Amino acid sequence: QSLPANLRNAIAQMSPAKDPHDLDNVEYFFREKLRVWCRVANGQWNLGKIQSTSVDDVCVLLSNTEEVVKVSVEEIFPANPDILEGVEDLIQLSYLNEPSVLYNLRVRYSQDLIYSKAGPVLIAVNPFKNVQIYGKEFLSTYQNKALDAPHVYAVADAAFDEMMREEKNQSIIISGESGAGKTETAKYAMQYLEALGGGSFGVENEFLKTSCILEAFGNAKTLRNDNSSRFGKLMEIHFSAKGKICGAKLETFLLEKSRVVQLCNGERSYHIFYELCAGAPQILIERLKLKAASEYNYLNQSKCLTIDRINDAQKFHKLMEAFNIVQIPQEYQERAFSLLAAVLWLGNVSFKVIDNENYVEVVADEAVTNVAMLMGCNSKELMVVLSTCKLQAGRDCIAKRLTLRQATEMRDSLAKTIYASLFNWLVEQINISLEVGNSRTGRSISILDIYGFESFKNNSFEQFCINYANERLQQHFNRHLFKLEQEEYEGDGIDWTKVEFKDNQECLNLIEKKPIGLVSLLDEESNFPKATDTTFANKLNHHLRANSCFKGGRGQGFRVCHYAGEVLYDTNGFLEKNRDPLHVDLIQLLSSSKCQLLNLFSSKMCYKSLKSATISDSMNQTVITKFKGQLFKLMNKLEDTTPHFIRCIKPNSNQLPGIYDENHVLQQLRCCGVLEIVRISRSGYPTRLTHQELAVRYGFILLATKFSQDPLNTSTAILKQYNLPPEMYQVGYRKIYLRTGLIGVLEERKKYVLCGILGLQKKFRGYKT
Ligand code: AOV
Ligand code: MG
Repeated sequence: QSLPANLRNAIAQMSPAKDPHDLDNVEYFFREKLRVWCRVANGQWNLGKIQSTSVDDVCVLLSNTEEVVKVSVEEIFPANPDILEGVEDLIQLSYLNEPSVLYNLRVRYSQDLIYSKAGPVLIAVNPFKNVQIYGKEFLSTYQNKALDAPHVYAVADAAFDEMMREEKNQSIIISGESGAGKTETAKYAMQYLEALGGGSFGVENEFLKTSCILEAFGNAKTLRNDNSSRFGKLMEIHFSAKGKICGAKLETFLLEKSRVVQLCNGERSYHIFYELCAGAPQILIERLKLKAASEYNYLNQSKCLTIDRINDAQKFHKLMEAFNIVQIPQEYQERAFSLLAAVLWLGNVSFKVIDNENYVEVVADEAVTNVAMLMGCNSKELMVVLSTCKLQAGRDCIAKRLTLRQATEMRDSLAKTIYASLFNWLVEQINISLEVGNSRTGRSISILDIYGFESFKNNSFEQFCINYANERLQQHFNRHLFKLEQEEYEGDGIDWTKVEFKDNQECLNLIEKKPIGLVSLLDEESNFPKATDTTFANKLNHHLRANSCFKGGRGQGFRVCHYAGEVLYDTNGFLEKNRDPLHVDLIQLLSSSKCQLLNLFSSKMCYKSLKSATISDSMNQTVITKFKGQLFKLMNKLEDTTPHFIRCIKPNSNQLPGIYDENHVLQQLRCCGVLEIVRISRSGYPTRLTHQELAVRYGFILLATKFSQDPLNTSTAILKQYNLPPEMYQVGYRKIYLRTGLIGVLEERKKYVLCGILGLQKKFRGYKT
C-alpha cells in the first residue's frame, strides 16, 4: 500500500520555503527566470521576472506592462509556480509570503471559491452576492464526504465527527470584522448540523427560524453592515448518542441598548421597528395606533428609514411565520408588538418647560396617551413618572421635578429598559422551544457569533465593549493556534522551531488589569458622583501611559491599539452608559401595569436586586463589569471544547460583490496572523494521541509479544506496523503527534485490516457449518 498522492505532495511541500530576503534566493530566481512578486510605486503587488541584481536593488520586468522597474530586495518575494494557482489550502503554497497569499485568495474569490483553508482555520471571503454552494445538494455531498473542498459545511462536519468519535464538546468560533460574514456563516453551520442531526427534533429549520427572530430584534443597519448584529450569541446544540439533535440552548451577550433611542446619521434602529410599521395588518395598525416609521422620532432622527433591496413588510411576514414555528402564543406576540409600539410612541413624548423655571411637564398629547394605553398603565401616573423623581428625605418621600435633560433621560431609559427586557424575554421563549432534553455533556457543538470589530469616526462605549469582546476572542484564537500548540511540542520534547506571533496580551492587560486598567478606572469613575467624562479621560491619560497599547487623545478622547487596528474612543457618555441607572419609579410603573409582560420584567428587576446582598450592590454592578464576567464565563466554556475556527474576511468596505481590495484584505489577514498559522501548521502536528489512546484504538494490529512495558515503544511499533512514513509523525514523552491527514490514513487502514479479519472470521464460520 502506498500513501495517497495528496499526502505525498504535502510531505514534499513541507520543506521550508527559503527566506525571501536572502539575496541568494533572489539570484536563484534570476538564474532560473522564475516569477517574482514585486511591489511597485502605488503599493500594488505585480508579477515580474528579475532582469539584473545588485547589492541593494533589483531590476524587474513587469509581466503586465512590460516595464522595467528598480526596487529594493525587500520589495521582492518569490511567486509560486502556475500549478499552485488558487490552491485550496495555503499550506500547499511552496512560497509563503503576503503577495502570494493575497493572490491565491483573489484567484479563488474571482471564481466564487469563497472558502479556503489556512491549515486548521477556514477562511471565508464575503461574496456579497448569492453563490450557488449551499442547499440540499451540497449538504448531502458533504454529508457523504463526496467532496472535501473547503466549506463551512466541511467544518461543521468535522466538528460533528470529532464529537462523535471523541465524545468531547466542540465549538465553531467565527470571527472577523463587522460585515465580514460571521452571522451568515453561523447560519450555514447551523443549517448543516440541522440537516445532519435533524429528524427527531421538532420542526425542521427551527434554528433558522430562531435566527430570523433574533435578527429582527437584535440586528440593525450600521455604516459597516446593513444587517449588523448588535448582540453576541452562542448557540449550543446537543446531540444524542446516535448523533441526533436533542435540543439546543441559546445564550446572548450585551445588546446595544442605546440604539433604541439614539442613532448616527445613515444608521437604523433595530429592524423590527421598521418591519412592524411597514408590515402590520390593518387590525394591528389600529390597535397599536401605528403610523409610518417616518413619524417616529426614535426612527427618523438618522434620516435613514429603508435599506436597499430590503422589503421590511415582507420581512414582517417572515417573522410572523417564525413566531409561530417557535410557538410563541398569539396573545404574547400581540403583547410584544404593543410594547414595541409603546417604545416608538415614547420617543414622541415631549416636554414643556414651565415658565422660565428649571423643570418640565409632560405634554399631554396623543403620544403619551398611546404609550399609557399600550403599556397598560394609567396615563397620569406615566406623566408623573416621566417628569418627577421620588426622593427619600428622612422618613418622607418627596417628589422632585425633573429638568428637561433629566426628563428626557428618564423617558429614554424607560424605552431602553422595555426593549432590552423584551429581547431577553424572546431569548427565553426561544430557549423554551429549543429545550434541551436529558442531555449529557460531551456531545454538543457550540457556535459562536459575536459583533465584529468596529472602528468608526466616532466610537463610544458600545464600540469599546464590542472591541473588548473581540480582543478576548482573539486571545482564545492565539492561545489555541499558537501558544498551546507550541508549548505542548516543547513540553513533550519533540523537534520544533518556534514560530513567533502577535500576542495581544498587552492590550488585554490595558483593559482588564486591576486596579489600573480601563475597566477598573471606568468603574471607579462611574461610582464617583462628581466625575465627568472629561475627568475620566484625564484619569486614563494619567494612569495608562505606560502601556504600549494606550495612546492618549485630545480632550475627551483616548486611543487604543487593538489587534485589528487603532481606535479613537470618545469618552462622552461612557460613565452614564456604564452606570445604566434604572430608576425605582420606573420599576414600580412597570409592576403596576396591566400588561403581564411588563409585570414579569419588573419582577425580574426586583428579584435581581433582592438576590444580591444589598440593593445598591446589584444597582452598582456596572455594565462593563457584568460584561467582563460574561466574557470570562464564555471563555471558560469555550476552553472546555475543541475549537474549530472560521475567519471571515471582508473584501471591501462598500459591501459590493466582485471587489477585492488588497490592502483591506491584507490588513485582516495580518490581524489574525494567517501567515503564521500556515507556517505553524505546515510544520506542525494537528492530531495528537496519548500512547495509551493509540494502543487502545489501533493496537489490535500488534501481536501480543510486541506490546512493550514502555508505552513509547508500543506506539512506535504500532505506527511501524501500519507502515506510516516516519516523517509524518513524531513521538513525544506522553503523546504521538501526527501530521495533517495522517489520522484519516490510519482510520482507513484500520478499517481495511478489520475487514480482512472479519472476512476471515466469516469464511471460518462458513467452513464450520
Ligand atoms: P457579520 O455578522 O460579520 O457582521 P454578516 O454575516 O451580517 O456580517 O454579513 C454581512 C452581509 O454580507 C450579509 O448581509 C450578506 O449580504 C453578505 N454575506 C455574508 N456572507 C455571505 C455568504 N456566504 N453568501 C452571500 N452573502 C454573504 V457584524 O454582525 O456587523 O460584525 O456586528
Ligand atoms: Mg453579525
